Amino acid sequence: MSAPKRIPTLTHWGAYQLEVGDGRISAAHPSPHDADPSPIGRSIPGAVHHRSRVSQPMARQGWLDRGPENHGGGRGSEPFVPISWDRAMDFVAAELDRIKRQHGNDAIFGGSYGWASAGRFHHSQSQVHRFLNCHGGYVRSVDSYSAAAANVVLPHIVGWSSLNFMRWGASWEVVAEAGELIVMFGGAPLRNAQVEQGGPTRHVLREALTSCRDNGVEFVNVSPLRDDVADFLDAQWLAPRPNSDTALMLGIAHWLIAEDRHDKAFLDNHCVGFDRFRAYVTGESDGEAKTPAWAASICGLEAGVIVDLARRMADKRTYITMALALQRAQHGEQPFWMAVTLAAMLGGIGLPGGGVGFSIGSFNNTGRTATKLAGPKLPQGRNPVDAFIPVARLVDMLENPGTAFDYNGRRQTYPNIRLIYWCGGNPFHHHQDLNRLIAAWQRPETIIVHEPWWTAAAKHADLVLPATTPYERNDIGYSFNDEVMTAMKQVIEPVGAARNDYDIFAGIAHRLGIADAFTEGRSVEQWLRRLYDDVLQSAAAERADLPDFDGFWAAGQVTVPMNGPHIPFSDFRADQQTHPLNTPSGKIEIYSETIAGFGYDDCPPHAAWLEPDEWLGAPKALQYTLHMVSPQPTARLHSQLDCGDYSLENKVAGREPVMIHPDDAGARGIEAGDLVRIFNDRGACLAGAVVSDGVMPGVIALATGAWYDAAGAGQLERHGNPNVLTRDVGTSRLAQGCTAHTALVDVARYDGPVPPLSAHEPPAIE
Ligand SMILES: Nc1nc2c(c(=O)[nH]1)N[C@H]1C(S)=C(S)[C@@H](COP(=O)(O)OP(=O)(O)OC[C@H]3O[C@@H](n4cnc5c(=O)[nH]c(N)nc54)[C@H](O)[C@@H]3O)O[C@H]1N2
Ligand SMILES: Nc1nc2c(c(=O)[nH]1)N[C@H]1C(S)=C(S)[C@@H](COP(=O)(O)OP(=O)(O)OC[C@H]3O[C@@H](n4cnc5c(=O)[nH]c(N)nc54)[C@H](O)[C@@H]3O)O[C@H]1N2
Ligand SMILES: [Mo]
Repeated sequence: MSAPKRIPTLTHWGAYQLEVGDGRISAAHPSPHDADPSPIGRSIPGAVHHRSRVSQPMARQGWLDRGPENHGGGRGSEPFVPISWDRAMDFVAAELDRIKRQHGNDAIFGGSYGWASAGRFHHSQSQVHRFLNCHGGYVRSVDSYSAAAANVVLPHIVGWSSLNFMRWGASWEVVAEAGELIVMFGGAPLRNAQVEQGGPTRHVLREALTSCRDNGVEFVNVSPLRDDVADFLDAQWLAPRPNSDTALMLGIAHWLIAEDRHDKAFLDNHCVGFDRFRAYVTGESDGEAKTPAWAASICGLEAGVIVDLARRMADKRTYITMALALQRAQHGEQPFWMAVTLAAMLGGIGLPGGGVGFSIGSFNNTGRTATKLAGPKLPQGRNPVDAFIPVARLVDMLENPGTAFDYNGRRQTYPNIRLIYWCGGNPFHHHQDLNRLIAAWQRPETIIVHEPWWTAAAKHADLVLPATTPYERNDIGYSFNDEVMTAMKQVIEPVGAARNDYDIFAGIAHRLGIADAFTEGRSVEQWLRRLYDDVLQSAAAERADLPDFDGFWAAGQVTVPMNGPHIPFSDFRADQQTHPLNTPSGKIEIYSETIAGFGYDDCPPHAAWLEPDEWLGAPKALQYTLHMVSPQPTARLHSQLDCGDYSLENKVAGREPVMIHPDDAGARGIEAGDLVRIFNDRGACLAGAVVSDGVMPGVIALATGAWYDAAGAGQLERHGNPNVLTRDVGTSRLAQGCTAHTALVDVARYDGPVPPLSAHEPPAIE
């Protein structure tokens, strides 16, 4: 037996040293440089060597026997047939060629949304998009499941995308120094700050919040879940009904106007359209004053509590933060617009410790300083296909080819998709109303998936090509708010017959005669050197001295230069003539003429309360009396490593835990640890009950990420995947974002025969 050795690596949830012996990963030790590491790493060894790894290329039987044009609806139910790599790549090349010749490149959907793994060269999105561009292009998707509504509405209001807020949000040291009160909508859960896209080498949120508290900053947690703000911060917990935050903020705005506590100079000099918004708040324009009492009747908090919060916000330097979750809801544009409006009324935008921040606590990086370098990035080439969809409109596209849809002032048409190519994402994790997805998913002629594991997406494909995990290849790890760039060295040989996405695409490109364009003649190592050269060039422009590639690789990491602490919009505040915002007026648009011009009834030209179809105040709540929120999981990144030890340890009764209030549990005869059935008109799933007063009455929380596990469309989902219950309807015609957090359900104790789980088993293989 060889002695175990430890090799550093980077994941989206942190840096680890992997212990390797006899060709297997035996343990993942947190990096000694991370004071607050994530336990998610504990799932790596078990998952990497799990029986649910795809052992070799596979084809669905019905597709293989009858051919793509006559494949007959067996996705997800028919067995798979093992095939050789050569045959698999021949099939993929032939299909891409056939579809292109017969139907054109706009019949190929390559949106392929998903987080895949850390590591910038083997970044699945970059690989598949570059490859499909070399083949003449593909239908793409725009925005993200994370932040679609924010991404579309914020540029109209402040000229920043949600990514700008993530990268350039107020630095924690500034907030700790100057802040007095932080009002956190959706909290800032330590759970979510385990994660940072690209990979954090240090977890900072706990320390940052602690230093705020030690400096006397007070916290308010506005959320259905108490633990969305850590208990050591002694936050005041306010739990408005889910999706009613805009009404709550309007009540605060009304009080500020009535008491003359709004910052008129800031509103006059730095904003446009406050008059029209004020007319709405006072009721001058629609006959309904948005008083604290009005807000109370909607959000369920007492009017006195709302007034008290308004007064504290007016008295203290206040930082309003908002989790991305609030815009992952019907009319999700509104709370974000309203948060900016309220921050403008308080006058703290551009001041240290004031203003507004988005995705604080949604990730580890928001509030860290930004790197000065352009990170390593695989060049994407050009996509000549114009057609695109807003990312969460996948099923609408599959169901309605040729039909028109609205998006951010444009009117586009859904293309007719015949081939889907997915690499590095799991639509059976991320998409809403999965029963609808499963039906629409039968329509295309061919579905190709690259996956390391037999996820539901792989099980519902025609051709499954086994991909390596990051521990089976060399890469460069980098995140734009982290000072360390990491040499991610291969730890073990590829598991089974797995290949790198790059090598798979190179093999297919060779068959299509586009190998030179795709590979440029480079091996993986030559690409890593090429990407590192770009970093060196960017470093030279910053006069930073970085080692050459060999020095970087030998050292295992390099420290990159960082910007100093930032205060968003301080330049604009100091001199808005010289530093205008990137909006039509150059100012904060409390009222947007551009959005007014779109004429959308579901996204009016200033922040407004629009009732969602499903919330605790809706008529439907008489039938389905509980609001389900589906937050990010504590024990995973999305659906990743669900079959790993840490994720499995967190299950209850073998299923995903669902948090329910003691009153709601008691009324249904549910006790802690019981198996329960959660249901509505769209579907039903099993989950394990966690009875806790940490969730407000009337709300249940079922995290995302349990691998979908049902006998077929419309059948009971056995594992606790919330997306059999969520709605697949866009936020509004403006952003068309995902609305997972708008869902009414009911829950019952499950006393039927307990169905076995098959989520983590491979499918039938002939
Ligand atoms: N109900 C509900 N649904 C939600 C949300 C919610 O709040 N509620 N949140 C949404 C959000 S914010 C997001 S970002 C999405 C996340 O949705 P996804 O990003 O699609 O979820 P992941 O589980 O990260 O899927 C990544 C997949 O890539 C695979 N993979 C990893 N490395 C590689 C690789 O190197 N190559 C290949 N080919 N594959 C690889 C993994 O095994 C995994 O199956 O979910 C969305 N869905
Ligand atoms: N551990 C872990 N961390 C992650 C991820 C993961 O999968 N696992 N995913 C990462 C990704 S891709 C993203 S985009 C971010 C997402 O970051 P967020 O969107 O901020 O995360 P969520 O957990 O969906 O929501 C945060 C909280 O918002 C609350 N909430 C929901 N609806 C409402 C509402 O209407 N009003 C109010 N006031 N509160 C509400 C819920 O109680 C929930 O706990 O998380 C990232 N961090
Ligand atoms: Mo996300």
